Amino acid sequence: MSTNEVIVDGAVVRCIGCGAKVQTENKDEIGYTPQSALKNGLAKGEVYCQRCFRLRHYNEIVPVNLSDDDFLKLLSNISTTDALIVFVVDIFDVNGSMIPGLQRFVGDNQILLVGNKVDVLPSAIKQNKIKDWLRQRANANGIRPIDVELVSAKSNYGVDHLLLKVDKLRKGRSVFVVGVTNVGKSTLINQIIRQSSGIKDLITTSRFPGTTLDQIDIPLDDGQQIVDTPGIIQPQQMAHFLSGKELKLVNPQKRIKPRVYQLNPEQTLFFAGLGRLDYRDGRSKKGFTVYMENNLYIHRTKLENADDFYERHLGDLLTPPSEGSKNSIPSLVSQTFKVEEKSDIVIEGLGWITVPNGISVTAWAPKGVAVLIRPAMI
Ligand SMILES: Nc1nc2c(ncn2[C@@H]2O[C@H](COP(=O)(O)OP(=O)(O)OP(=O)(O)O)[C@@H](O)[C@H]2O)c(=O)[nH]1
Ligand SMILES: [Mg+2]
Repeated sequence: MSTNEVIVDGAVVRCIGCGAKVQTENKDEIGYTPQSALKNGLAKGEVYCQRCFRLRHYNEIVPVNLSDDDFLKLLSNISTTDALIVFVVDIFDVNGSMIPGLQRFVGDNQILLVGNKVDVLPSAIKQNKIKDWLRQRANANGIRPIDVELVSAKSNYGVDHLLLKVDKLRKGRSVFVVGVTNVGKSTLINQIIRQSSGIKDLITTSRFPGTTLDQIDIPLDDGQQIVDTPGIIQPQQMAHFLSGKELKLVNPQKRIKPRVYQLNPEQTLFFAGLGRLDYRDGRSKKGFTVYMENNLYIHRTKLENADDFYERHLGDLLTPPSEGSKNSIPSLVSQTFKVEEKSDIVIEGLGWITVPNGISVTAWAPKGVAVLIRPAMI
């Protein structure tokens, strides 16, 4: 830890955007803030470090190194504090959102599970089905939430309802908001701050994983706090393989519109260069419905040509990944599913494909990214 922290009135000064301890000496370390910016910030009562400044004004990320030790320290702090844990997951990347040791880390504290980003869900989807799916995935990871809520931190949908629930469950205790990086924890807390104080976008948020660097304490009316925390890095998140520009092409930006493909057996769909689905055993033409970012490029080809096509066109037609980043994406690995009821094949972080019953499909995703099957949501 740096020794050159800034102390004002006996307290260490932290960047309000990312939680890092502010320092003015080392440009390459977290919390760096030029003297002049520090002075202005202190006068206003809101100091932003240089990295946050760049993220907020230019959408430019400065990579930093955070060690697992820092996260572990923070987590162990949570286990010894009597608090309500709000565990935020991205409903588009549920598997990538899971923290298998969470229940152990939080000790006896209760966990409220919050599925974020419902604004992009297709309108036909039943929210209860999503909640059941979230609860089931949490249970599979040893996490036993006391309740499940769905929100959109971006559009504010469900946030009021969530706040009522949080107030009821916290029983005068503090609230820790935890989750893997990029699920929208800071965006959610910004909504909460906006509702109570009118201040907009206080905490830095960005489409890059690893935005929040240390815990950020926001006071609640009763003297307790709501605490934003840095996201834990889940190496299985698709987001870690992609650049900022690519993330924008993959993360749904608007409500998802289903795209239907009538496929003959032995046909393949490519989802840009990041996923693939082969229609294997089946007798006739069938409808396959794709739920992914509306502008993500989907290419149909014959199964027999698919390998060759991928090899030739990865990085140009099949993009993202771009020509420059295609080598940093793990190669696609396959998994075959015998479909006995109408099902969704979920490629975590990318979306899902609803497939008909009575067939087999082979789904492909970059090695490490989970592919799962579930009963169709729609
Ligand atoms: N569509 C949609 N996007 C969201 C929502 N909430 C957050 N996002 C986006 O998700 C990305 C990550 O948001 P952050 O709030 O920075 O995520 P975080 O969990 O704080 O991330 P770390 O600080 O890295 O742990 C940003 O691009 C947000 O705009 C939401 O409700 N809907
Ligand atoms: Mg954050």
